[in-house]
Order: sequence, then structure tokens, then C-alpha cells
Amino acid sequence: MKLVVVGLGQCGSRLADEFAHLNRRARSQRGIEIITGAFAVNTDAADLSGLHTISGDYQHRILVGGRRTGGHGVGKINELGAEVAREDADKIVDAIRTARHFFETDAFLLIAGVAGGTGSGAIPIVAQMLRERYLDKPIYALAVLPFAHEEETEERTVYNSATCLKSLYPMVDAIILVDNQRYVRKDFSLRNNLTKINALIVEPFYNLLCAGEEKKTKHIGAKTVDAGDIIQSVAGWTVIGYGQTPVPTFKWFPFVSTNFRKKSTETHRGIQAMDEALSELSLKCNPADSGRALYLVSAPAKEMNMDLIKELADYLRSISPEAVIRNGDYPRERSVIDITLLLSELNVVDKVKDYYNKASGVIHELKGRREEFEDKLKEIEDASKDIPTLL
Ligand SMILES: Nc1nc2c(ncn2[C@@H]2O[C@H](COP(=O)(O)OP(=O)(O)OP(=O)(O)O)[C@@H](O)[C@H]2O)c(=O)[nH]1
Ligand SMILES: [Mg+2]
Repeated sequence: MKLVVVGLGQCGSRLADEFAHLNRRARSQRGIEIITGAFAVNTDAADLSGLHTISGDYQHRILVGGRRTGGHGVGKINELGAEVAREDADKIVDAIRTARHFFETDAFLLIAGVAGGTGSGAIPIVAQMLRERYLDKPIYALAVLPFAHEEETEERTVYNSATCLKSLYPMVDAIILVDNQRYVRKDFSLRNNLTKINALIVEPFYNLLCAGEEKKTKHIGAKTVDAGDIIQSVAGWTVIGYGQTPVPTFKWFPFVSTNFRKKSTETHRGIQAMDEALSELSLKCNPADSGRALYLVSAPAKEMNMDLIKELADYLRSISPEAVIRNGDYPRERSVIDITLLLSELNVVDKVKDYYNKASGVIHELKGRREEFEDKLKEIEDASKDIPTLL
């Protein structure tokens, strides 16, 4: 599958840069392209210049709202982020259209941190603009949810997340939810290391995007996962997971490795990788709540067999009984079995519901505070009523 990737705001831009890097890797390791254009849109000039892989010209690193924000961001006011995106809409869409291989694009992927200002405000607007112009291309969003400490300490965090997700949902085909907090738990030393978190967020997309673009026969599976399968499998609220199990490169006792034993260990390794993918989902959710699922098994060709694929299908069916499940295999040389899993069309997403509930409370409280503030101002004004003015 080939994507045009558009990152909005700091978080979005850095992740789009990571996708551009993924494309470089696909090109050098596998001789294929998975990204037809990578763009970063921001109100912050310094953040744009800090990117590594996205082309450095103004048509790929797009500065918006220059006059209004002075190139310094919108300070977490996502209404301003939305306004600026609306004003500079043509600049963004024109740049995207001129991507070199635009005509080969299967879908758009828009990325933003929902708790910020620029990305959070701009992502629904850009989605809407693309929706109006490109009726035939699916639009996906990768929405990065804030760390727990941000929710506790910054008032705007929950409000921005709620308004962004509510506005975005009707404009896109699917929202892939990624909870920053999940990546902190994996390794505490990563706590402040966003670069490593970004690499972890993007990694599951590598095989998924490459599988359908392979040209070498030895890397084409018995059942390929291509753009069509992904488009059919991804809708609504979505999460992604990734797990892997190493495959020993040599065997200690080849004489005891009879066929059926060999198969059962491979199946076991496959299940182990699937378990990891399920426990490392990008947002905590219950697989039983998904309406569609897709998994891709990548493994050395000799490790891939019908039993493995069937066992995995049975296993996923047992935990996501309602889901329409698609799957595929991707023969690789590396001695690991890895599994990329998408759970989609989720009908229970507690985290999102929580944002909506909490934001409603915040709105109420803010309104009360605003009224109190205005009353106090009014008191000062009243006290000045007998004082002459110099104007
Ligand atoms: N995973 C990840 N999250 C990030 C990164 N940068 C920021 N965030 C998260 O994104 C949210 C803040 O959004 P930003 O992208 O920094 O904000 P912005 O869109 O640039 O908006 P303003 O700076 O207010 O103009 C917070 O929840 C951060 O934790 C990053 O590189 N990776
Ligand atoms: Mg910023």
C-alpha cells in the first residue's frame, strides 16, 4: 500500500518524518516504495527545521499561519490551529497534489497529537479539505493521545483531545488511536525519549505497507495483504499491534525434529507473537469489541505453513468472535515470526468516551470561571466611573 503522509503540528510532523524514514528503509532494503509523499505542516518554524528525512523545501515543510503566530506555534489553542489551517488550506492541498508519485497513492494518512494546538486543530480541517477533493481515496488519521501526566496537569489537554476527535471522526475513514502512555510502560528509560517512542509507533506499519508492494516472487505470500485488504479491514476506531518471536537459526537435535513436532513449535511461536501483538496494542481495548480485524504473518518461508496460519485464525476468532477477519502471509528472510495486527471498527473505546465526558465538565467549569472573571472586571470598571479620562 502506498500512502501520502501528512504530519500536522510537532507530534504529527515528527511521526511523518519517521514514515519518510520508513520509506527510505523500504527502498534500500527491499527496493520498493511505500510513501508517495511525506509532508509536515506546522505553525512553528523551528520544529519544521528540526526534521530529518522530509524534503527541506517549503512545499514539503509547510509553514502555516506565519503572520498570525510569528512562526512560534499556537500555544495549545486548537481553535487557532483550525483557523490557521483553514486560511492556508490552498497552500497545503496544492503542495500535496504536487507529490511526485501522487497518482499511485492508495490512501492518505494524516497524523497529529490530539492534545496540542496546531495539529489538533488542523487535522480535522485538512481531512475535510481532502475529503471534498478526493472522493475516491480513503483518508486515515493516526491520532496520538497524550501522556497521563499531561491529562492531569494541563487543562487544555482533555478539551483539545475531545474537540479534535469529535471533529475528525466524521471526516475520515478510520482513526488509528495511539496512546503515548502505552509506550512509556514498555521501557521506563524511554520516558522522555520521544524519538524512540516514535520509532515504536511507526514500526508496525513497515511490513503491513511493504507486503502488497513486493515484486520478488520469493517475498510474495500464498495470500498477500495488499491495499485492497487493508482498505476493507480498516474503518472507524482502530488500534494496531505488533509482536515477534525469534526463530532459532540452527537446531540442536535435528534427529528428534520430526515433522509434526516442528509444526507444533512453529504454531506455538506464532501464537506467542500474536499474544505479544495483542498485549502491545496501541491503545488498551477489548478485541471482542472489534467488527473487523486484519493480521499479517511475516516469517522465513520454511517456517510458514498452513497449520500456522489456521491456528492463528482460530485463535483470533476465539477472542474476536464478531469480527470479519482477514489475514495474509509475507515470506521474509529474517529469522523471526512477526505479526502485525489491526483491530478495527471498535464499538467500545473507553478512552475516547472519557475525553468526551471530562471535556463536557471542563467546558462547564470554564464558563463559570469566565463569568466570574467578567464580573470582577466589571467591578473595577464601576469603581472608575467618576474618574475623568485623558482620551
Ligand atoms: N509520540 C509523540 N508524541 C508527541 C511528540 N511531540 C509531541 N507529542 C505529544 O503531542 C501533544 C502535543 O502536541 P504538539 O504536536 O506538540 O502540539 P502542536 O500541534 O505543535 O501545537 P502547538 O505547539 O500548540 O502549536 C502532547 O500530548 C505530546 O505529548 C512526538 O514527537 N511523539
Ligand atoms: Mg508546536
